[in-house]
Amino acid sequence: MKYALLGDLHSSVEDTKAVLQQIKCCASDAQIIGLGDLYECHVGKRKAKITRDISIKRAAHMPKKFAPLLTFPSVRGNQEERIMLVTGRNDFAHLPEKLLIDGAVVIHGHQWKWTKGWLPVLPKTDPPLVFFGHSHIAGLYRKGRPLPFSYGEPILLKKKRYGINAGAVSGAREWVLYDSSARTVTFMKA
Ligand SMILES: [Mn+2]
Repeated sequence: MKYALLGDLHSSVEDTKAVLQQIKCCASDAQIIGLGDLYECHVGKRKAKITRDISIKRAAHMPKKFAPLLTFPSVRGNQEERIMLVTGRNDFAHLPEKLLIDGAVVIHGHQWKWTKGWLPVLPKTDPPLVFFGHSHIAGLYRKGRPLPFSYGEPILLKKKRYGINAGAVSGAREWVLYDSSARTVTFMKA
């Protein structure tokens, strides 16, 4: 089974379109899965603590052409959670915190700790392969350390436990192709 994983879209119409176009041409047989932070929240982390019941328009960047692009399942990111917090609405409550795909777990990275240098302190998931977003830094992690990768070149996963940050759609047009039968991941950039 092939999966195209993309996250941190932050309401970017043009970047999302570019990534979806590349998936359509290079991996048309892949199931698309979202890693969260689909939308951009206008309210910062600190201000969100005291902001309540504001309109969705004030809380989030929601360009009309964006929602129709979201035709795939996704987990919930911190942006979606913050939008719900400051509006008191439940627009994203249906998005799960975690998704299981063939041989891997999909979670947004705000659910665990990060080091000061933005290295993920990954949870021990089952299955041990975890795909995530959050820091907007694409990376393949093994035992807490990043391993080298080149865009467009498939990497064979030799061990069981890895963390894969697909990077960001917004501003970087990054995504990851995962082939669960071949056990390969390919970092992509549109
Ligand atoms: Mn995030």
